[in-house]
Order: sequence, then structure tokens, then C-alpha cells
Amino acid sequence: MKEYLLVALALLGVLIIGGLSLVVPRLRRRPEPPLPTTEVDTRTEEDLAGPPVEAPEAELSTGVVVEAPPVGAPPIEVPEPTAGRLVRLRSRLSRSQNAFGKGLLGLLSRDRLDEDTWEEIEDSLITADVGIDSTREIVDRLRERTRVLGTRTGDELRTLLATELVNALDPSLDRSLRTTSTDGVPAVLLVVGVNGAGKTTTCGKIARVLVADGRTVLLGAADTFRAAAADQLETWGGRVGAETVRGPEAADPASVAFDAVKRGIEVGVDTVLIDTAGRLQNKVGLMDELGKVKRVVEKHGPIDETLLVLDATTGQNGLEQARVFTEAVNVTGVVLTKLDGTAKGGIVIAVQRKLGIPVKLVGLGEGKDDLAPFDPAQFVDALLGTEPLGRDA
Ligand SMILES: Nc1nc2c(ncn2[C@@H]2O[C@H](COP(=O)(O)OP(=O)(O)O)[C@@H](O)[C@H]2O)c(=O)[nH]1
Ligand SMILES: [Mg+2]
Repeated sequence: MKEYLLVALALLGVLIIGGLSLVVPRLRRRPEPPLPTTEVDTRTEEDLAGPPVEAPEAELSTGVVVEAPPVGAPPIEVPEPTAGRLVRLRSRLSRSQNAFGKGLLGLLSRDRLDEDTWEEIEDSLITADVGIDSTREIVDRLRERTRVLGTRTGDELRTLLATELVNALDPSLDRSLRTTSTDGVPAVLLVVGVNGAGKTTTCGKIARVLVADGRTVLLGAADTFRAAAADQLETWGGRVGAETVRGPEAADPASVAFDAVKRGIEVGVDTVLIDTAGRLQNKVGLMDELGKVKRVVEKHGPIDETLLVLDATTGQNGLEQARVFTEAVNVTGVVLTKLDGTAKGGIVIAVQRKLGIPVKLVGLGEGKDDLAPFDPAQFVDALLGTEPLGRDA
């Protein structure tokens, strides 16, 4: 009997301990995921606690309302690091550039590179939106080098072509974004471009990149033309815990931009990103508006970076529009969006050469982290579609 009791007790003990060991880790594990959120949230609550003290802000300024991320908003996200993004750039581009790459490499591996073949090579570059001038230059150099080196094999020609394409993108250009604050004053980044080019989306994506790198960011919604534009920007900011400064609908964009930088200085963020409107019905009006935004913001100090956002799918037409912006503000970098949606990736070459401004970032999709730093060599490899070529042939 005693033995039975002991065995039963032992069994019970084992069951209880076993049960606990199953439950306890789960209990322990469960609170873990929200941890990073709580940490970041605490910071936001401090931010939230800030504005009530400074409530007179609204009276001081031009009626611009400062809005912190709403209480009870979805948990703040930790964006994907930028490191792996070039790999994605490759695959996204290669998908659409494959035909172009195949065609070009096919031409180059012909037995005889006669006049017709060179013309076809030229045509395929022009078709890819490389632009007539750049194409001529690239093909002339390629012909010259082929002649001098006596290069024959398709592989060698491919390397030569890649070299010329990279060269046309001037790999020596500085493509870094100036987003670091100096002497406690935030870096100011102005984002310009026509309607629908992807400005607001790009502002949001850049904010995520900066947050992922441990920076603090404030967004300024200087597209006051539609309230939806400010909402859109605020949504992007809210996801990563960045405050958005916005004004009432139809407020003066320059004053919103001014207040955003002012607020950024007060709060002590690293970077202030200013989203603008891009109506182009009236060139003079747009230039006046942007010129004013620039002047007014510069009362706080110089603008560190002015990014021109261009839609890659608009091809050569987009280039003409781009000029208006380069005349209105001092554009320091180009963001080429929607490269995932065009088979004409050569536009990167045309844009950079025509405008003489480095392409610093490329948009590769509508996803939150579909923005990558631009790298000429990686881009050319993707453009020629060398890797996927063998796979789906
Ligand atoms: N496929 C694709 N869509 C993009 C990209 N960048 C922006 N978009 C889309 O383009 C549309 C317009 O973007 P938005 O940022 O509102 O343009 P804005 O008027 O210049 O502010 C939106 O539907 C975006 O999701 C990109 O790199 N790839
Ligand atoms: Mg917008």
C-alpha cells in the first residue's frame, strides 16, 4: 500500500512539474514580443507628455497643429535594416530587366560585330531609356575598346559593356544622404517632385531607414493641398514613432515647413523630413511656392539635402518636368521610384547624366521598406540580368 502511495505521489509530482515546465516557459515567453514596443512606447509617452506643456504653441505659430502619434496607435514597428536591401534591388530589377539583358548579351555574343549589330545594340539601349546622347557615348566607347583590345568572346564583351554602363553612372559620386545633425541642430531634408511621383511614400521610407539606424526623425507635412497627404505622411511616421507637424488644409506650405523645423530643433531630433506638394499646372506658381519653402526654412539654417523624387515609369517625359525643380531649388540628390514597374531601367543613366545630379536612392515597390541605396555596379549587374539569365533560360 505504502509503495503504491509513494508511486502515486511520485507520479503526481512528475505530472505537476512536467505541467509547470510546459506552462512556465510559455508564460515567460508570452510577454517577450511586446518588450521592444514597450521600450519605444515609453519614449513616445514622454513625447506625448511634452506637447501639453507647450500648448501655447498653437498661438505662437501660424495655426499649425503639432500632432504626436495618437494614443492607442498600433505598436511601433522596428524597420528592416538597410543592409540586405541591395540584394532585393537585384531581384526586383532583374525580373523586369531580363529581356533587355538577354537581348543585349545575345547581340554581343554574335560571331561578327558588324555595323548592323552595333546599331541594334544602340537601339536596345535607347529602348531601355538610356537616352540618345548617353547611348551614343557608351556605344562609341565600347566600339573603340573592342577595336583596341581585339575582344571577341561574349564574356569579355559583357564585361566591357558593364564597365561602360557603370562608368556612365559615375561611381565616384557621393551618394550619401546628409541626415546628421550639426551642433544640436537637426539636418533638414526637403523632398520635391511632381504629384504621384512617390514623395510622401519616399519620406515615409526614409524615415524608416533613419529610425532603423537609430536616428530620431520628425516629419513636416508641407503638402497642405490635400488633407489626405498629411494623413498619409502621419501614418508613415506613426508606425515608427515619428512625430508629424501639419497645418490646417490649405495652410501656407512654407509656414508648415518652418514650424516643422522649429519643432525639430525644440525636440532635438536628428533629422527633419519635409514633404511638399507637386502640382505642376503652373510652373511659375510651383517655383514660387518651393522657392518660398526653401527661403523660409533656411531662416533656421541651411537645408542639408534636397531630394527630387522621379517616377521611373514616366521615362524621358519625367526628365523635362525634373528641370523645373532643379531650377526652383538646389537639388542635391535624385530618388528614382517605381523601378520595379518598368523594363526601362536605363532611365537611371539618362536622369543622372541629363540632370548632373547623383541618383541616391531607388524605389523598388510599394512596401514599407522597398527603398534602397543606389549602387552603380549592383544596378548594372541587375540591369543586364546576368544571374537570373541562366536560371530561367
Ligand atoms: N511600385 C511602386 N510604387 C511606388 C513606389 N513609390 C511610390 N509608389 C506608389 O506611388 C503612388 C504615389 O505615391 P505618393 O508617395 O503618394 O506620391 P506623391 O504624390 O509624390 O506624394 C502610391 O500608390 C505609392 O505606393 C515604388 O518604388 N514602386
Ligand atoms: Mg504626397
